[in-house]
Amino acid sequence: MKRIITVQDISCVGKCSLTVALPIISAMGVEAAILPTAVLSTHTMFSEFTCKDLTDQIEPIAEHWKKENLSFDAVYTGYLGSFEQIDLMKKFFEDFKTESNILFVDPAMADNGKLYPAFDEAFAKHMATLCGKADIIVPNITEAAFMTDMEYKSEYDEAYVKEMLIKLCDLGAKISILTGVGFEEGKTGVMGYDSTTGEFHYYEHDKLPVSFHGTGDIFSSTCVGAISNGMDWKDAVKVAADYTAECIRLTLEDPAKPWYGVNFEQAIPYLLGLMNK
Ligand code: PXL
Repeated sequence: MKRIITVQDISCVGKCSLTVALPIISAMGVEAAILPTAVLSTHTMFSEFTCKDLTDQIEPIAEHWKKENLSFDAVYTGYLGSFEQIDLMKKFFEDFKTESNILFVDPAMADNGKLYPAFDEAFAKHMATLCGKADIIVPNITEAAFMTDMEYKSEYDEAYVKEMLIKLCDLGAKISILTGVGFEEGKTGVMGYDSTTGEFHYYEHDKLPVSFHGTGDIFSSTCVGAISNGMDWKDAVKVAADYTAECIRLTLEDPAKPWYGVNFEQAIPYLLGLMNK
């Protein structure tokens, strides 16, 4: 059985970060070990939230795991709360990199042209240095624009996306995968670039007329779960994109839908169907 370590916060209510990574990775038949970076009452899109920082636990936990000779098939970082946490993750990567495992970074910090409330541009630049140490990174266009110094555009052509992907790999990542890439009305998708082969790959699907919080974390968790199951990154992005879209579709159908996240739980049977295809 494969084992992923995922490092991000616990937002107790909000359906993001660890509360989606754990169930999704587990459902995919991969062990999900966690390193919680903070405990928040909710994610930061609520007007108020409590936050207990756990930065001081990261090093002792990592030291214990080293003593136990634990290893991971993937190290997956998501939302990180500070410069210090980013620096600790760089050290964590050095400590837990093996010849065959994958360092997977979702620089969860921005969307729709704006940084999340807790962050500024300097933070985005620092996150770029962690992305530079990763094998695979999965920013959206907003996050990529902040990290590459490219202008954020809500409408663009293929040349803009390809330039962004190359600049992301120039940071140091082997494979860059951009989410939320759509070139025509009613369509969206994912474009990736493998700097080791020079190959671009685009997967397009129908765009649903809404956007919800937490979908980036659902995409990332599914993508790293599929790759850990042995899937090629191009097949993994298709599974992750299709599952994320199904989560949104089911949420739209639910009259009682919460505003803060999607009904990813109801789409787990659909995800397992995609994995068994
Ligand atoms: O990746 C989404 C996310 C995760 N964790 C926290 C957040 C958010 C989005 O706002 O606030 C704490």
